[in-house]
Amino acid sequence: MRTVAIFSQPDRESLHVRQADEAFCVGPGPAARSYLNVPNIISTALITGCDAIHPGYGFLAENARFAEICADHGLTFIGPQPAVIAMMGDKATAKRIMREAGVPTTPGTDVLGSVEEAYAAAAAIGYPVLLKATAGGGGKGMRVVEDARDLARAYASATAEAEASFKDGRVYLEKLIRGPRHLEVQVLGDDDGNIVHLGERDCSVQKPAHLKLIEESPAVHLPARTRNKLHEMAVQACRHVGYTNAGTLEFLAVGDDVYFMEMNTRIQVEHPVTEMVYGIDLVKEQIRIAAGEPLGYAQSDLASRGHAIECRINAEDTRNHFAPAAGAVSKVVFPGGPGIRVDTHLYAGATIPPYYDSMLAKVVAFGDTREIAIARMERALRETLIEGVRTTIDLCLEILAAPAFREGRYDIEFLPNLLTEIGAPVSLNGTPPLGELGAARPPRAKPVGPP
Ligand code: MV4
Repeated sequence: MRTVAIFSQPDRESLHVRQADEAFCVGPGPAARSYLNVPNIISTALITGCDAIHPGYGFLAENARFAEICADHGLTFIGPQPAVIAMMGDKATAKRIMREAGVPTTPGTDVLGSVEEAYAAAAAIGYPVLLKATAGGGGKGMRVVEDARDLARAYASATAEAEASFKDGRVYLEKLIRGPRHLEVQVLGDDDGNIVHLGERDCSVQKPAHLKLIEESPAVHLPARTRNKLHEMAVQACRHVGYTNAGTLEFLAVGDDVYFMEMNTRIQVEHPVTEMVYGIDLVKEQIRIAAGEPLGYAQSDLASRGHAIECRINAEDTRNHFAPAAGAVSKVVFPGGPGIRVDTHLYAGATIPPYYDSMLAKVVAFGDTREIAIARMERALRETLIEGVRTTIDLCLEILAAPAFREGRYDIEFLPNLLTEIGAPVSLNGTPPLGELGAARPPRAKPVGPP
C-alpha cells in the first residue's frame, strides 16, 4: 500500500514524514491546531488520490464529524460508523446503551438536570460519589465528592470545566469505586456483523492525569470466570451497537466485579501488547475491515499466547511533575533481541519539539511467561540510550522492580503511591504548578505561513 503522510511545520523532520511515500504539510503548527485542519487534510487526500484515511490515535480518531466529512468526499474513514463514534463519545449515552445490552455499569445516574437532582441521587447512591462530564472521558471534568458538603462546589466546578473544555457542561454521577484496576478489552468487528475480542489489557499503571505508563496482556490474577465474563460482555456490547472496526471497552475491576466505564472507538497507543499475544496486526485488520473485507476467522480461531508488556518512553522529567522535555537528541540506541518490539518516531539528531505529545517510543517485550517478559523488558530498557532529554526509562525500571508490580498486585493507586514513596513531586492535575517551571514551559508556536 502506498502511503501519504501529513505533518505540521514543527514535525517536518519527524520519521513518519521520511518513511511515507509522499508527505504534505497541512499547517504551521500547534497554535493553528494544524492537526485538526480538516479542509487541508481532506484536500491532501483528494489531490494525492487516497482511498482511505487512517485517523491515528487522537484528535480526529473519535471525531464523528470528521468521519462523516471523509465519507462525503468519497474517502473511507478507517474506523467505526460516525453514528457509533458519536454515541460512544457521549459517556452517559454509552453507559445507558451498555446497560440495555446487559453489561454491568458503575452504579450511577444519567445526565443531571440540577444540583438538587445531584443531592438526591448522591444520597441514594451513597457517598463517596464521582461527578463526570458526559462529553469528557479520560477523566476530564471529573470530581470526587466525599460527602454532601462538597457536592454543590464540585457540581459547579465540574459543570464549568466541562463547559469550558467541551462546550457541553452536562455531568452525571457515579458511585466512587476505590482501588480498582483498569482493564480494557480489544474488539474487532466487520461489516458482516462478525465480532471478536482479542483479550484484555491491564492499564492500571497510570500517573496522575490518567496517563498510562505501562500496560500488559493478559491481566494477572484475574479469575478465569471474571476474564470470560469480561470478554463476553465486550462482544455482547459490540453486537448491540453493530460495532465495526477496532475498538476498546474500558472497565473498572474490583474483586470479582467488573463495571463498564467507557468505550474508545479508535485503535489505542497500547494495542501492541495485544498484537504480541494474539499474533495479529490490528492496524492491518482495521484497513481490511474498512475495505469491506470480512474478518475471515471466528473467536475459536483466536488464542492468546504468552505475555506482553509495554513501557512508554516519554520525554519527561519524572522528578519534576512530569514536565515535558524538549530539545535535541544527540544519541539514540534502541534495544532488540528476542521478543522485543520498538515503535518510535525518534532517531539520532532529531529535535523534539515542545508541542504535542511527549511520547518518544513504545518498548514492548514478549515472553512465554510474565517473568520472561519482565526480564526481557528490564534488559531492553537498560540497553536503551536516549541522550539529550530526560525520559521515563528509569521510572519504568523502578516500577518493574517494585514488589507489587512483580507480584501483579497493583491497581490504579499503585503508581501515585510509588511516586510518593520515591519522593517524586506530582501535582494533582499532572502538570507543574505555575511559577516553579515557568521557564520550561513550551514557547508559543511561531506561525510560518500557509502550507
Ligand atoms: C472511576 C473511578 C472510580 N469510580 N469511576 C478515570 C478516567 C476515566 N476513564 C474514568 N476514571 C475513573 N472512573 C468510578 N465510578 C476511577 C477512575 C480513575 C481511574 C480509572 C482508570 C485508571 C486510572 C484512574 C485514575 C484515577 C481515577
